[in-house]
Amino acid sequence: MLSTAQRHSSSSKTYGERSEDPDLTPLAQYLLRLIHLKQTNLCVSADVHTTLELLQLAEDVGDYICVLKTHADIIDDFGDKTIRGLNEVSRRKKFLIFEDRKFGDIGSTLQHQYTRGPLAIVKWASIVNAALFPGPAVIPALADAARRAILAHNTSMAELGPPPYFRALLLLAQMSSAGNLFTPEYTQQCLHHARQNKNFVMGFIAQQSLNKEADDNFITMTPGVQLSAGGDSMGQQYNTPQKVIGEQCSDIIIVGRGILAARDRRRAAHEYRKQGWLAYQERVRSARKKR
Ligand code: 5BU
Repeated sequence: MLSTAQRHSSSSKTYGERSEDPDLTPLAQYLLRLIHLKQTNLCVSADVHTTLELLQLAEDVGDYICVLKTHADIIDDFGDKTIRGLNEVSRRKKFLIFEDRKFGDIGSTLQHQYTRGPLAIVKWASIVNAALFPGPAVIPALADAARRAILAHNTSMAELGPPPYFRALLLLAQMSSAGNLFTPEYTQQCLHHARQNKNFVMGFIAQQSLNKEADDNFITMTPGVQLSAGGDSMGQQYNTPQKVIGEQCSDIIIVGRGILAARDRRRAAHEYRKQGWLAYQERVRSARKKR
């Protein structure tokens, strides 16, 4: 039997077709187009500890990815050099930067966390994520901070990284870790509030596509991916690209240690890209056959 995700029209459309939806926020349009042209639905999770390692990784895997996911707060020497380097390589190799910050505070505080301090995330990451557990005000709070940062006189275009100078949000709707407390009701609330804020929320971090209503066209990014199913000793659970993209109809696989721990990261990224892309092509093909 087909799941809700498999029955939804987005599972049978190409990334290119989905990018033409006029209701999409500009960054979502750009990302779907980028995936379509670059033929990759791979996001590498850059869980490294120095600017040098981060930039080397971006250089190594940049040709194979659509998004580079960062945890800026684990980079020991994060600073201007990191931002300038990231901007340069992401512009040259054409990928977006997603800071996996998992905002989860009252609106006023997260505006400061998004725009200030040594990380000043809004300046260099075009995608961020937030949990909805503090309530839906997190969405307009971040949207407003993004709009003000982009319009600010003292934020030069160079500082904002490569075009497009847009910002968008992923709601943290589900997690990959065992025993997590994200209930189906919480996930449904994420979907509800995403629909109310389509101009800023471009999708979800989730384990499967949540698209349900006819005009839902949210982008799903899924962490917890390796070439074989399993887990680590601290609760992480892994599914394969085939399961995540092919069966759960997610759009982007997020891979950390599957690539970081490989002897040849470039080759590993190439392999994940291939698997993710094959799973997508096969899903679209078989969904079209069934229609
Ligand atoms: P891994 O090495 O592929 O297990 O790394 C996964 C990355 O994705 C890591 O940076 C996590 O912080 C991130 N992650 C996750 O694993 N699971 C989740 O549900 C979310 C983020 Br949200």
